[in-house]
Amino acid sequence: MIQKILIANRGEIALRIIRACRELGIKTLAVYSEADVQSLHVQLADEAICIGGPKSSDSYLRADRIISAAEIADVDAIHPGYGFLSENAKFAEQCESCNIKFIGPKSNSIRIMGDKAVAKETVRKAGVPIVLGSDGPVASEVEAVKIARKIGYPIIIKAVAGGGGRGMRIAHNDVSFAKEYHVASNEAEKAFGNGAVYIEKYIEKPRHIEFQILADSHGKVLHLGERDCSVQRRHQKLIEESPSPFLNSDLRKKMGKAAVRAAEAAEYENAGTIEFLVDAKGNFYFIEMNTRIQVEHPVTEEVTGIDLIKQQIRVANGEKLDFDQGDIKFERHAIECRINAEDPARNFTPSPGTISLYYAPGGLGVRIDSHVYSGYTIPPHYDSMIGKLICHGTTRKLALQRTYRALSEYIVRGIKTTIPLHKAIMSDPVFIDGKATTAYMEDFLSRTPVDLF
Ligand code: MV4
Repeated sequence: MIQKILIANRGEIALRIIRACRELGIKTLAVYSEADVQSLHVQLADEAICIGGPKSSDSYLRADRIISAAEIADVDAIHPGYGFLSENAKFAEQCESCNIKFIGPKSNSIRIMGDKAVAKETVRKAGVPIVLGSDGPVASEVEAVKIARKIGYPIIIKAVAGGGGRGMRIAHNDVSFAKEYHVASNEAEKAFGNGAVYIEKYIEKPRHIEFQILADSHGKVLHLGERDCSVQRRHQKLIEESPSPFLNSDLRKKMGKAAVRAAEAAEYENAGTIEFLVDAKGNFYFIEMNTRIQVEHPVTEEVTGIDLIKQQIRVANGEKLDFDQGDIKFERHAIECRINAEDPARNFTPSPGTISLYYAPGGLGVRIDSHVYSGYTIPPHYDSMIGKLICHGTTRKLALQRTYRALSEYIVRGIKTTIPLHKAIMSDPVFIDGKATTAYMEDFLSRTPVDLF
């Protein structure tokens, strides 16, 4: 039985995990960097151990120190949250070999899905649609150009070790392709120590729709519906919602089944996400799987009423999922806005500093997942997300109205945030109409005066 969990993360997700543990009667150990001494997760955990300096590479990425802390405090399991070591197969393996449960998938599943070319091939064999492209990594520029011509431009070049939009290049003809191929490969080598790239037909203005997967260690794999994450800027998601305003029940059913097959193909266990691109005609294509709990998981929790973090812990403990696909009811609409310490009027430059006054909205259908408070100083060393506002209602219209109402109540003084930007998006006819694709933010920003934010 899991009695104590080390939380190998910081910020709002560390707090989210502590809350689930409290309700389950599980003790918590926080690890923290020197920059996070005044963080809420450190204060709210049962125990806390400082693991190093402010830089992530000196603390939250130090597997050796985290495992040492786990052994000193005698924990049974480690929850990695998202980012940092959450998708590191070697870390998952180290945990297991030290007899500490890694709250996530087996290292082999992380490895399969971590190589984006292997991931595609694995799910393709299971009958999941993928984008037309090279069979695995391309060996040379000459071979790559041949394949590109066969597929037809535009072409997207992606790093095998990439994901989340990092290391992607687009080419519209042979000339730009030759250049972008080398740029992509060199960038991938620098960023991931692996220069291998693969190519795909470039889908123009797709929707980004992902399915939440939950699987136990007894072979049961379920999906908890989708999240539409099309509203993003430079691969940073800003808004996520469920259900997607684009899907009908037929397409939703097909994609849900495909998502389950994709997870089964990797013998997946625990919580994960299958990402699809969906074109204007409703064709959908698997692009990658995220083998971790995601930032936007509360959207699914609000729609289904299922606590994903508790389920992760139960599954890691070897317990069976005690419900079936047909038991999952999708009765609400939920929208999440990521509140970042950034200045949207100044090209989203980070705005770290001290929050002089903080007042969070509340009321029916309003949830805030945040680690900040009045007087809290946002350290400059980590990502700029200071919280998430998740509003739900019985209809999309109500969820939208509630989100706008909650944003209007939100007070964050002393720093710039994305709150005014979200208010403008909630009032935008294109978003209200449910017409947003991945091209939405660029268009919205080009036709919206910055003084609105
Ligand atoms: C694509 C694509 C179009 N065609 N692949 C971005 C995140 C990563 N998970 C995969 N991504 C994409 N892959 C093909 N074959 C479009 C995206 C994409 C995107 C690309 C450029 C600029 C913004 C984007 C936003 C979302 C998705």
